[in-house]
Amino acid sequence: MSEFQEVSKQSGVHPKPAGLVLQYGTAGFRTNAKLLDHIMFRMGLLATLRSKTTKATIGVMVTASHNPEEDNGVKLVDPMGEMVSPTWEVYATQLANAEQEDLLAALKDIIEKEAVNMSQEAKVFVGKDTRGSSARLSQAVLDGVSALGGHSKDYGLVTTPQLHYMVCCQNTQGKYGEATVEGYYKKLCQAFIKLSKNASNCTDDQKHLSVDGANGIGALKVREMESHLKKELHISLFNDGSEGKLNHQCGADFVKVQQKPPTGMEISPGERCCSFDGDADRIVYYYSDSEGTFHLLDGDKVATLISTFLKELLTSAGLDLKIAVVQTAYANGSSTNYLENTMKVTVRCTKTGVKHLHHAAQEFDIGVYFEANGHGTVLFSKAAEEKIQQLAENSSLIDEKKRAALLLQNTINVINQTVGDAISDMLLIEAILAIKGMTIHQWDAIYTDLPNRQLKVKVSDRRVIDTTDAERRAVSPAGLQEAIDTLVKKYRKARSFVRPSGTEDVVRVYAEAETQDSADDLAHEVSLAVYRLAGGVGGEPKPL
Ligand code: G16
Repeated sequence: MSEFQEVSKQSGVHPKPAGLVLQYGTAGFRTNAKLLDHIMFRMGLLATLRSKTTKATIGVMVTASHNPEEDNGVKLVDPMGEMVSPTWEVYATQLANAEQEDLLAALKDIIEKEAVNMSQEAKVFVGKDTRGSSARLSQAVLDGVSALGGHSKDYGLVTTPQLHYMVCCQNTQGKYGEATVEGYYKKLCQAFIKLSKNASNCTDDQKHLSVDGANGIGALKVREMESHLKKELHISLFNDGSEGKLNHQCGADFVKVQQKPPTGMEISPGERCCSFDGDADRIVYYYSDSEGTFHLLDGDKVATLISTFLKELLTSAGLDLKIAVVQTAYANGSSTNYLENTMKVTVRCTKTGVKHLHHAAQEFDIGVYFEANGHGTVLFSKAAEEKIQQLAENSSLIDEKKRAALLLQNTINVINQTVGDAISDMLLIEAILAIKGMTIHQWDAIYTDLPNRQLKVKVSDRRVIDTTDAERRAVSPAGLQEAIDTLVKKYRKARSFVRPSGTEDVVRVYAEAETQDSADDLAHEVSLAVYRLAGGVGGEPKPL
């Protein structure tokens, strides 16, 4: 039977509901799990074609990350562990939306456009999160791969960043690391332990961290990793999936958007805590002060901590490397101000979505990228890595330079450069705090966030909203940006923008201002403007 006959036959087992149209969003396809079987099969096909054209292993991760348990989704991973290229996102949408009888034609169209050599071997790595629907959906991906004669390796339950890591290890023939979950723990934990040895007088209290696993895959993986940490970090794990529902009242997205601690976690004053999201590619930190006030340290604070640490090390090592921080419109105005005016680092703003930030960060020797929601990592150019390595291996160096170079080298090894990774980011942050002898309160005090609020508005079709200037201004529907401009002028130090979500069926509203009341009022007023001008449904938003 030819491969196309096999695709035809197998696609009958994974039929597309007629008329269903789904878009490749911020991080792949994402919707209710019941609607995704055909998408998964077809992404198995697409990943196989991508593997044939790149002559490399491709990754497919079945997850809906921060979305509720009943949703699911798929993220495609390119050879170096990065998100799939924009051209292939277009193919993904075409293939996903081809009606059943048009599937072969859509497939052949891609083969022709990309001149795919169908006799080339293909290899696809597949991973999944802990959702109830993930096992069935990842089987559909595997069916897609085998229908086109590709080879697959099923990693089973892994975090999204772990799958990205495996793909990169495989395609660099092990130079980036060993393509096993065990190899991942070994590389990251060994680097973490070496970094931690540079912390003087670290008490047991300072080595303790409370982790909210969002009742997801991150919790399982933290447990698996613990023995590799050799007691250099003591983790108390909450929301480990044994009782609660995935992402429900917990996890990084809940903590960031609600600005409150997750349920199911006991927090003592001053204690360091962090939350992962549902596939462990985001992390936010927080603590409660002695008055019981909650303090959030989001992706902006993480980016500031990491870039300060790196900048200090570069100075000590005498290395002239250009460091930049990449943010999105959600970055708190205070963070951008601090980075540009106090730290004097270059700051770039891109559209939401790791793929955009990752790309921008690649333009620098060292690119630190973080979304405010805690999604991010650090990229080192090849040249920067080589300079650091040469210095670390130079035996004639004086102590301070040598120490800085070795710290930089171990920092590179603790980081998962393929994509934002909650586990890797956690280890890096813990090491930095220990080395600097810094409490979470001192970290928080580096700058003070402007009060802010994020809201969601339901509209009948969120595509009516179009944006420009890295999503900071709306170009449609008519009158919306003018309305936002007028509202913003009413408040001091205010800023607001709206954008259609690429992962949920909502429009997101962000507002910040001098006081929390002003930020709340502005967010509400902007939500009303969206509701009235962009076809709101389900009743006007109520004041907070
Ligand atoms: C995904 C993307 C992130 C993005 C988030 C929200 O995160 O990877 O870059 O910030 O969705 O996107 P949107 O506002 O378009 O819904 P995750 O962790 O859910 O995969």
